[in-house]
Amino acid sequence: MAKKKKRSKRQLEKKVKRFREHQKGKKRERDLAGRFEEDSLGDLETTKERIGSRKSRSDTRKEVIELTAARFEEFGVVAVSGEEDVESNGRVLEILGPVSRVEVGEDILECGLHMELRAIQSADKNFLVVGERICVRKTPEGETEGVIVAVFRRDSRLSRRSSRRSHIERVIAANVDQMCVVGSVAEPSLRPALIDRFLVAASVGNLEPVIVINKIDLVDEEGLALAREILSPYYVIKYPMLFVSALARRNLDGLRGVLAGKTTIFSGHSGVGKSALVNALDPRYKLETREVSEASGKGKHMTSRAKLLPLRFGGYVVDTPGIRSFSLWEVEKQDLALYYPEMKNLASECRYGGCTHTHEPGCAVKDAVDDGRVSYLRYDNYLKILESIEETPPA
Ligand SMILES: Nc1nc2c(ncn2[C@@H]2O[C@H](COP(=O)(O)OP(=O)(O)OP(=O)(O)O)[C@@H](O)[C@H]2O)c(=O)[nH]1
Ligand SMILES: [Zn+2]
Repeated sequence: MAKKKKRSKRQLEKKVKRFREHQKGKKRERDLAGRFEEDSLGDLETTKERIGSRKSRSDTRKEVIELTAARFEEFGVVAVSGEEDVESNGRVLEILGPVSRVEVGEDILECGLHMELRAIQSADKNFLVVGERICVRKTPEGETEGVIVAVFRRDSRLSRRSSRRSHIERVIAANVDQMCVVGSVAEPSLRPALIDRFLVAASVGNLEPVIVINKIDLVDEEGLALAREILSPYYVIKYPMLFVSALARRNLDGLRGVLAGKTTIFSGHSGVGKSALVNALDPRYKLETREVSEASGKGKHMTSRAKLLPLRFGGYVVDTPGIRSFSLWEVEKQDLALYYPEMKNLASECRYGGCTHTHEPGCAVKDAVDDGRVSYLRYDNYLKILESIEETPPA
């Protein structure tokens, strides 16, 4: 290892040690900053949930979209023409078997699918998911029911594979704009390698990343300054980063500003306070929060169906309690650096094509780490994630 890289490593370790000692000095009973050294990706690897990009396509879906789009263009609705009571600003909030909970303007309606769309849905389980933009015809009986008569083309989709080796895609949500990668300064302690892992997942899924560091009420001014210093590489690469506290309600307006008008998914290690943040942002919500386990400092995972939660100040949060620990799929080892904005352009300057930026001579990324253009923290996390990516199994 080059001398400069060794120095960067020592500097990072020193910062982390200072942060840890500072936290210990505070003698918080459940302080877990000491676990920073274990900033591995360990437990995330066991999860079966995987996030995917919108690259892969479903042919059925394509046909359906074309069919829907063609009919929509012609009639404004699917299969029904000349009706005026069709609202085109619907959004699917939740799927409850054959019925969906749908937001149309100020109203929340229970909607079934139009008969023709039902036939399409039975052929394609991913046809209608949470977040879908739709047209609704209100039924004459009342203001609380309606029929989904058209589904708009998706801007994006968030999907996972049903299991580690499966190629079956399950779309979790449609039309998601950004991912709030949540970490906490303590309980559980700061784990930048996990933050990076979620940032890569966001990038793979084509979602804008926002870093949110929660629980700042658990550190004093000095502790917060040290945490900011450790995380300073994210400022350098211009990822938006907010320091907040759900419990002490600090900087929530800043976070509201980031979420307003967008559809956001919260991700991050269990127990960092994702549910608590949603509850704090919009008091109408009472998502279940869990005590962080005394022994491990980790929250326990809860599972349930995905939901889209409209926010009072505009925008939506996708609540996917069971699918918070995304693993990566569709990422080949040699492509990982493409999801690191500061490494992406350097990779083409490496001497060897397919360079993994680990041991290869003439590596432009390693040179950049040596002279400080790429932060040691980010590079170290890159190596950890690289190690965790499975080799593609032979076809
Ligand atoms: N001190 C402090 N505690 C917080 C804060 N935000 C959340 N917590 C606590 O952290 C614990 C975990 O919070 P959750 O909101 O359940 O965490 P989560 O990220 O949704 O966890 P999972 O559902 O397991 O993914 C709860 O006991 C919360 O009360 C905060 O800003 N400060
Ligand atoms: Zn290289």
